[in-house]
This record gives sequence, C-alpha cells and structure tokens, in this order.
Amino acid sequence: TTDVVCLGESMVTFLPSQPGRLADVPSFGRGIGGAESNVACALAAAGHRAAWVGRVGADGFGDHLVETIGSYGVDTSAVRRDPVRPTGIYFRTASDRGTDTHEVAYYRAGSAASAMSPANLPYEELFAGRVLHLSGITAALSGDCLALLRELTAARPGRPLVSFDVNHRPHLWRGGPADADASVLLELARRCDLVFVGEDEAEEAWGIVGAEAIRAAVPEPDVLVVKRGSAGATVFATGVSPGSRSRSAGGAEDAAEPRSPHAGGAEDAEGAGPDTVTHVPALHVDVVAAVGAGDAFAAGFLSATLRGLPVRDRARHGHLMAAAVLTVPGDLTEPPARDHADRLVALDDDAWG
Ligand code: KDG
Repeated sequence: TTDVVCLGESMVTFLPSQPGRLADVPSFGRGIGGAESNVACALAAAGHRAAWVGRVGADGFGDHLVETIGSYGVDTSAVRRDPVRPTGIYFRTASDRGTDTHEVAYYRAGSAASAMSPANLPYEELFAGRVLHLSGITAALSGDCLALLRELTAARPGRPLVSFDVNHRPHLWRGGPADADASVLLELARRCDLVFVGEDEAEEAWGIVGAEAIRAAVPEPDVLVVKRGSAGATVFATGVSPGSRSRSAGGAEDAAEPRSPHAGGAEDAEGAGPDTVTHVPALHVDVVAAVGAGDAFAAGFLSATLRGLPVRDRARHGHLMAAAVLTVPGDLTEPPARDHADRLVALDDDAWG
C-alpha cells in the first residue's frame, strides 16, 4: 500500500539566473514546484511509498513534471492530463542577500490543475494511502478545487489520516474562488487530523496571533503543528505524550490500519485527552531561499509520524529536512539518509537548543 497520497497543483518553476527585480532578470533556469508534490518527492527520497495526484496539461511542461516527480520514486500513475488547459508555470526572483523577499509571478489561472474537481478525482481513489496530504493552495485555485477539498476533508468511513498544510498564498486569494476567502482555510483545517500552520500565516490569513490562540481556533485535529520560523515549532497533540510512540498514522511503521478520528465507526480508543504541548527549537542555518522549506518540514514530520516516532522527534525530522532545503535555491534537495537523520535527531538538547 501507499504510505502517503499528496494531492495538488505542480508547476514548472523558473528560477532567476541572477538576483534582482523580476523586471531585470535576463534568463531563468527550469525547476519544478508545487507544495504537495514537493512533500511527495521528499517522502519518497526518505524511503516511503508516496504518490502525487494532480492534473497537468497535455503539453511538454506536463510531461516534464510527471517525469521529474516520477524520477524521485513518486507514483504518478493517477495524474490526469487535461486535453485543453495548460500546465501552470511560475517565475521567481532571488534577493541579493538570501533574505526571503523574492517576487513570484504565477501563470496558472485556468490551468489544468484548476479544473480538478470531485467529478474527475473521486475520493475513493485518493483514500488509497495511509495518509492523504493536502494544502490550502488547492482551495484557492478554483471553486471546483475548493469543492474537492471540502469533499476530501468531510468525515466519512474509511477516510485515512488527513494531513493539511495551511499554505496561505495571499497572491492566489486575490484571484481565488468568487465566494470564498482565506477564512475557508480555517474551516478546512478544523476538519483534518494533522495540521501544519505558520504563526505568521495564521495572523495574515485569520488575524489570529500566537500558538495558543491558533490551537483554540483549531481544536479538532489530533496534532496541530504551529511553525514559528527560526524559533522552531510548537506541537499540540491530543492524547499523545511527547515520548509516546502511539498516534502515528496507523501506529508503528508496519501497522495495518490508519487511524483517523474522522473516519467514523469505532470509538477512538485513546480518546480526546488534554493536549500535550511540545516546543521544538529549529536548526539555525544560513538561508538561501525559504521556498519549499515548509513542504520539507511537513515531509520530515510525516515520515517520522509514519514510523511511530515521538512528537519531539517528528518535529526534529521536520526541522532537519527543512534545514536542507533552506540552504539551496530550489524547492527540493536530497534529504539526509534515514540513519544519518536519526543520528542527528538523537543529539542532545544542547545541539538542538
Ligand atoms: O511551498 C512551495 C510552493 O509554494 C511552490 O513550489 C509553489 O506550490 C506553489 C505555490 O502554489 O505557491
């Protein structure tokens, strides 16, 4: 079985040949982007069975995405090709000093992915893994995409653990579905089992300030990860002690059944106990480009969750994968091998403080 199915739009990304304003960049190099496929690629590189489901055009950029994402070992067999709509692309600038002040120019309105809907991506197919990973980017693409996320996050029997990265993209919401704004991300987050949100994006999207206030607004997920940039992450987990090996997606790595409190049916044996709150400092690195770091964090956290590791180590694996991506210009990099990552995660608090 697949460990994680990741759904979302992937795009060919154009990275600048030199820093500066978009208006001044003379040429671009090709890369790939897309938050959810970034997560799939990182999970596959870390040794998990990951699938990416999306929709691309019947064009060369679509071929490039499917081939490149597939070359990471990600299963792309369920990717749809749109006969008419093009593959989305975007251009990025780089700032001079590695600060995260880049510009982004999307060319994705009316893209193949914006035509994803409950009619062409039935939930049964997307529920094939132990975990379904989604992000708030999809909600901003079109009314059909928002309907798809509502469908996938509805409580129903057989639902796998649903992971959701809020990924607020203000640019996209300016042209988002007519009847929705970024507040819909709060509604969606509350329907998921594992949620990632940046403290900054919660303030920007919802006007909610601080980790405790975010948890109060998003009380339902078993695990809520509030990312606080270089200050690290605060993990709120219901019924999981920081040292517990339980409450992973299906328990230990070889466990058969995923557990989702929204899957209906049997009573959740561990119940909704009080939260444990774990603060996990991040690694300090010289940032080259922040893009993709959130995806890498989610992949590291999910990987450790699938392996049944304690909460602190889930966040440390997230920080470690994020640190690797922060130090390269693109969205993706080869993560440290699993045994190497485990040794780094096991270093004492002095090394991590
Ligand atoms: O998380 C990285 C993504 O932001 C990037 O790859 C592009 O998916 C993307 C988006 O929609 O911003």
